[in-house]
Amino acid sequence: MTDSEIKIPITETSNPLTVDIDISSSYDLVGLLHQCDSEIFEGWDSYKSNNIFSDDLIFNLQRVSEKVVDILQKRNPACESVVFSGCGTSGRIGFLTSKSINNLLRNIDYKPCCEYIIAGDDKALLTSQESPEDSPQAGVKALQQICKKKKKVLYIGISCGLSAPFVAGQLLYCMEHLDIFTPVLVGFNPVEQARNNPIEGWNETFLSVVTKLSDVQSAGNGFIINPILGPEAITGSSRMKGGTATKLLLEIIMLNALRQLSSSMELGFVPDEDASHYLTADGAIRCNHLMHMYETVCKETYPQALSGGLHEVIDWAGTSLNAGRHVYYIGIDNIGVLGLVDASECPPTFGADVNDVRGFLFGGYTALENREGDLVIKSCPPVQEIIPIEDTMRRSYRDHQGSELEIGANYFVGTILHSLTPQDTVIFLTSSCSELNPAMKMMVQIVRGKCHQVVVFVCYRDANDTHEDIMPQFFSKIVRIRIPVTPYIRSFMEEEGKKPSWFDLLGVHAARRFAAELSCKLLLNAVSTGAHIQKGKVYKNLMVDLKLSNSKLFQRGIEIVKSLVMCSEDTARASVLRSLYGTNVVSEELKKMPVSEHTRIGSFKTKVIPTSLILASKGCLIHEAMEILLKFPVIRAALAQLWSVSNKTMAHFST
Ligand code: S6P
Repeated sequence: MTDSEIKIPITETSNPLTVDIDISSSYDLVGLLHQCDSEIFEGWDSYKSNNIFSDDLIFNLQRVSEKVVDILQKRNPACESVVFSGCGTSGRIGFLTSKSINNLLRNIDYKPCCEYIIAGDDKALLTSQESPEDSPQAGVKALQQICKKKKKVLYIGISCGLSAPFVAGQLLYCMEHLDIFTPVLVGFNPVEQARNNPIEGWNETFLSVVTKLSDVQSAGNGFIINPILGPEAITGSSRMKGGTATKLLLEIIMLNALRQLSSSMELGFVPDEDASHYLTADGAIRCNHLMHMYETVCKETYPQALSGGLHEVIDWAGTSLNAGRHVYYIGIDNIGVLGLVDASECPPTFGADVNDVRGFLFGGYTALENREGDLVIKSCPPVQEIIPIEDTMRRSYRDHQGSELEIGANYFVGTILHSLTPQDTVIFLTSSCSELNPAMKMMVQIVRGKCHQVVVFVCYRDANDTHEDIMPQFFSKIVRIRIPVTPYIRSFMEEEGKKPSWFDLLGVHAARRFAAELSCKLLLNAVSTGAHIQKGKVYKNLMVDLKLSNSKLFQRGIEIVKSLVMCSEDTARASVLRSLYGTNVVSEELKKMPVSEHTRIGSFKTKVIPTSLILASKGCLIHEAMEILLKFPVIRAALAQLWSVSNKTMAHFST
């Protein structure tokens, strides 16, 4: 490795496995994603000892679970809570975990005690809101709001790249108030690779905060959970491996805590020091077993998906996008929420339009269970008039303004269904092969009358389901994943010769559900990534059409130009600025502008990186670069054309 490569955090480096992912068949692409995901469990490169099964990590997970148990035992969520927080995908996975665990708690007559925070508030659950990620102050404000009057908080901040200022601000705040907060950081780089870029309006960097947290951890007052997973299949796309690992780590912490809660209730005593050693060792074993369950899920999902024809679905989705048509996910429960999440990630990652890939959920906001409720109504401006007029206006506002935030399957039926064409791809998502929501049954019939590319992803909760499989009555194409989790679930839950407790029953059900969700996430990520690759939005394994909507993405854009054109950092930066501002000259004034101004422009400006790449490699004027892109609207094709005549770059790619 060169010096500069060492400085690039692992989560931002290119995965050697996928450098040709953009020219792979969709069948091979699924295989590549499988290999990349295996690294989550096998460890990566020289960091194998920091893998997800490492003793230290499992021990930390168990310790965090114990902190959760302390909170659950108090049964006083007004004063004591677990808070999950993050930006983008990390915030969405935190939300999903808090929703699932709160529902589990309600089932056992406990008050829900999990809270979530996402940078950009609830609309960020559904749409890309990348810029709030850059504000530590916004992070602190959100945390203070959620934790008003709380006496004890287990704060779990997630930043896959150890990079989000929003999370750094919260971590520092927690460390300044250790009487209330226990800070936990989840991320996937070694601590020394935490981001060290200056943060506007703040005296700390992510690295300085993590260094402080390491000391707090040594004193037993905080935790850093940072297994090394290896680089993403699409460079920097932490929604993939990062999101997967976040999901399983949070679930393991919470399931293990519930199991411990059930044991201590059965034992009926507060464990003394010796017993608590025993419980800790026992809990660590359970965490390990659960981890194996998730490993099996990843291992089994891809081959089963290929035999069900996932590669064909990717081709359909790619054809839809290339024809200017759409990919729709329509789902039930959390599986449906995962469809919303996957769709929301396409605009920042691939420069996609919000309507290219869209998710819909049966039950809409009621099923989403987000804190702010119906966001379409919420975004409607206040109306002073009498109520009937307000209703009419709200309805009309709903029709015209808020469509991006419409997530209900009803909206799909009322507004999109009639305009479906044979070139759209519709993917239904469910986790049962024997039941189908009646509304979904009706919808499938109509959709199949209009559109040829209709499929269902069924991720089973129960591998031994003996109910009648009704899916073939409704779908000609079924991608079916059976989850073979039973041995791991058994060893996790059941003790020999013992009658199953309430948790044995509830926990088994929850673990199966989580396993099914993980399978579904992998399928969805494969479809949206594969389809955008086919649309030419990826060059080699780089997201060459990303939106520069926050400081991390701005820096990533510069790195992409630097590495593809093999130019200096200064040339890459100048090309990005020229492209952003549409200018041939980078003035001194422009050079001095804060990154926040560049990312403000980058949030709405399209094709910034493709234009920068042409500017940097051809040394041409801005209008010439734009003409090339007009002639070759598919970015991959434009770059291939450009570099087929550039000996320098060809030499680079042949090495
Ligand atoms: C990544 C996704 C982004 C990230 C977000 C937070 O594929 O598009 O929205 O989740 O930037 O990243 P991190 O590293 O703080 O978890």
